[in-house]
Amino acid sequence: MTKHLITSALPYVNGLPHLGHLVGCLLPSDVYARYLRQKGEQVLLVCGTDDHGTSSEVGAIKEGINVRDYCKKYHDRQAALYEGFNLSFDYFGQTSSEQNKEIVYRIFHDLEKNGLIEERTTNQVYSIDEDRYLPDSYVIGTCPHCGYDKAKGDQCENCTKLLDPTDLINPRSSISGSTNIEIRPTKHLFLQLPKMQKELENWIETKRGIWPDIAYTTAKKWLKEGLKERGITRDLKWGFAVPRNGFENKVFYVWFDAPIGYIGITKQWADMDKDNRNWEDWWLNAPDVRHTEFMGKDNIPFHSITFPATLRGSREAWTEVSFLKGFNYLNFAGGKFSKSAQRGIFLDAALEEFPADYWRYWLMANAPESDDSSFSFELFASVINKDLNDVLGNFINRVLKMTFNNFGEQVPPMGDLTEDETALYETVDELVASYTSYLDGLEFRKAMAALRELFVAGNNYIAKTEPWKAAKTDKARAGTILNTALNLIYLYANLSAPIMPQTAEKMLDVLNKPANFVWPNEKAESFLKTLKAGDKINPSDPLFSKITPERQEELRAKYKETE
Ligand code: B3M
Ligand code: ZN
Repeated sequence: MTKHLITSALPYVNGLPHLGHLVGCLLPSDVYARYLRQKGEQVLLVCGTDDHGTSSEVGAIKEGINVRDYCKKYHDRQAALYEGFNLSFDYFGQTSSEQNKEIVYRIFHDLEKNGLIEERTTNQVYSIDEDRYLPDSYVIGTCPHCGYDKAKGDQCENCTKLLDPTDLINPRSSISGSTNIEIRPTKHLFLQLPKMQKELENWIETKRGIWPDIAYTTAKKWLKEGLKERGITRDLKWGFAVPRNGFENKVFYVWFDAPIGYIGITKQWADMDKDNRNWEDWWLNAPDVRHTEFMGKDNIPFHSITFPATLRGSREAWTEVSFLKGFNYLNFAGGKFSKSAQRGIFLDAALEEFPADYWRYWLMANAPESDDSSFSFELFASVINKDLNDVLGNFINRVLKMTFNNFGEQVPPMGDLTEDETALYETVDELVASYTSYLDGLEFRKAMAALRELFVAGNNYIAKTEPWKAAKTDKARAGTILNTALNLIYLYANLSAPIMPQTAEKMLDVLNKPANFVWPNEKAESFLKTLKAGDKINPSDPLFSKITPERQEELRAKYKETE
């Protein structure tokens, strides 16, 4: 049987994650994993922090702590946030772990052995007072094109022109401000991607029409431009030391060890329970594993070209990506989320304002799949108020209330069926089938539209059958309708569980069922008879509440939506 390995791109440890990160990889990986687990599939969902790189080193210096402690601190902070969003990672690890180091070395030595690593001398900016090399983006100065005085050595943020640090006027270190800098030659190791061009072309061709357009075309574009050798080492202290003579003060480049981190994190997970878990079952000679990767579009080249080349170049049978789900960007009210300007909603604030499920529902319904999409409080409130309050919430409240008033706290008996039920079964069967197939195909917006239509179908059913009238004239008929409607709530709980796990649990709670989700494999005609006459049901407060225009106004100002 196929085993599902699911990975979300690994967020930088020192970043402040916002809604864009959540919808661009973390959340959809969780939704997909929950869906498959619920269908009884074997799933392993791994994620973790991407610890290496200059920004961690600089962040630790600023806080005056050891960089390892710094990474642990922010790793734990992110892990807590993701728990707050109920992301069901089997393990949330770190790329700086010993386990990852072991695998990075193993792959590196294989690449060396296979003639895919070469030394080159390059020129790099050196900061004499700080006694360190500076990555291009940490050299700032005046842009020669537009005169912007905080242009970075790799690109001017103001006019977007690509730069070389030597182009800058008045160059200085962005870490210390020192202008005492010079260009020094330094040796680095390069992965020989051109030697693998043909092989990768053939492989990517097998993904045509299978991977989402954005993933396939991005990979194709890189291949078309011709692959270039890529530096995999850096002059830094923080990172995995390069095991080669003459490279004592260098470490591997963060993008070399980060994707290998998926394997390293799986090993961290396996090491927690050595008797029962084996990382190799997922990663080496494992043709039964289907690996689905989730990421934002900027990460696609690394996952469709560099990482596959790294794994293939080792000439060991590592698990490759089977399906690459790439996302566009989520903008904040048409602009960018900005940490420095405190513009946009970061995940800690999001959880303080609304329950996780509100965010999960909105984000999945508006996932930036075919294009960038935009968050605004108005859009957010309109979806929460309409889909969750007016449609789903209202249905549940009305059905429960009518049941309690007419039949007490139990499921009423099911009598003869009419064409209203037959029509409902037909609609439900159609919609469940399309919801399921969209989830299988990882087409989340379409899946969410099908789920919404299922909620609407419930409302339409009671609008048509009018159980409030039947309760006065034909109690048996009212019982049949409410029995069916309660079973619909049971169906909604199960279908909503991957998207809104907490709400789904509450729904099962109302129906006095344990939180044990199933996927409806049977036809509606039999699934909608799961709850039986006499089964207990429990009173509950409304599951959702509306976001008022006043509240929206407050939030807009608080999160600088209008600026
Ligand atoms: N940390 C970039 C990012 O967070 C990078 C992803 C690594 S995935 C192996 O967008
Ligand atoms: Zn410029």
